[in-house]
Amino acid sequence: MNSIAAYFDRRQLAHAPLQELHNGGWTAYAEKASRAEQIAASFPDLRPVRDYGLEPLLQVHDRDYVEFLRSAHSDWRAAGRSGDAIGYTWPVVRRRRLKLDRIDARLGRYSYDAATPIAEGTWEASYWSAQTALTALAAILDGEMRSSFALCPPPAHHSGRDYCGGYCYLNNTAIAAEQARRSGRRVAILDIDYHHGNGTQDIFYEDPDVLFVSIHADPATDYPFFWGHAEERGEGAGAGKTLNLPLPQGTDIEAYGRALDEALGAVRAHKADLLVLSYGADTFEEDPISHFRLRRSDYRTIAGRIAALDLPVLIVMEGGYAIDALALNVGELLSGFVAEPKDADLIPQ
Ligand code: Q9C
Ligand code: ZN
Repeated sequence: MNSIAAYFDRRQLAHAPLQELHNGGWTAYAEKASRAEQIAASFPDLRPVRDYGLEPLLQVHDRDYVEFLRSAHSDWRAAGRSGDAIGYTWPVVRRRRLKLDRIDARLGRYSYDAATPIAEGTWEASYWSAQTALTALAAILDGEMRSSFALCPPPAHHSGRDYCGGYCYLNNTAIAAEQARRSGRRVAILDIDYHHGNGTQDIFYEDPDVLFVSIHADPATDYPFFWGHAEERGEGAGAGKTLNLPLPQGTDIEAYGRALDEALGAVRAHKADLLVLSYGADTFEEDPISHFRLRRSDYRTIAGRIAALDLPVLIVMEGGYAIDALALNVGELLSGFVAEPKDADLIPQ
């Protein structure tokens, strides 16, 4: 049983696309609602989520993208289609500026892959997933908890300011990180999902205040291919504030641990006072779409090393598709973090 404060809203389950385009054919959508059901069922008490409205979402995402997400499925239906909305034409670079009404054009304009269909409940679920991250953050900012866990399907880290992709629609992680920064915190984001967090990276790429560090499968062999290479280090004022640590398929805890030490060194050097941990359990050896070799017990090791930073940690759930193992893997990770209320720190030794 998990004891760290965990946040979740059942409206997040409204997102249930049927299929995605994968290796040249349609397959069952991997980011199933049963993922969240399984994890949620493993918590004795999930805490309720507050509604912070659209404003914190619009600090990260463009308004026209948010409006697109809200209306895409009904526009799809209005165009006479059934099932989930999905694009098939993607603009390259300069063509993205064109403002077009046709739903197929807008699906291409605001996405970069065919893994991210928009179903009837996608907006509702994504909205509440973002509110879940914000509520879990507030527990830390208000001093109620030292660390907290946001159970956030749909996930976040492939979504950028104006695009969805990789099962992600709103960037919960970035929304919480931005809110924390606006509350005066010095924020580092550590992304340990199997896939590179391209959306989060893009959002903070020129930002000197928010450090983004990611350990992930080498994009030369793995999705999302076009981001996450070691030479991407931030730009402009943000130069040096992005660190990518790509690892080969087959990586086990030994090589992973070395990358983790380097990542934690960067977090320390940034002098962060809050860590946002973008956690994917798809680094697990049995994950059906990924190729690292981490074992369940490795998540406790990883958490222990992160906890040794002695920072408040907002853990935001990203991927993880070995559904039957998911709750145990999440529990193993959370077991490494402090569960007590923050006031316990004030008790004299
Ligand atoms: N052949 C997250 O883990 N499809 N997204 C990969 C591999 C997209 C994963 C297909 C994977 C997105 C949050
Ligand atoms: Zn992933």
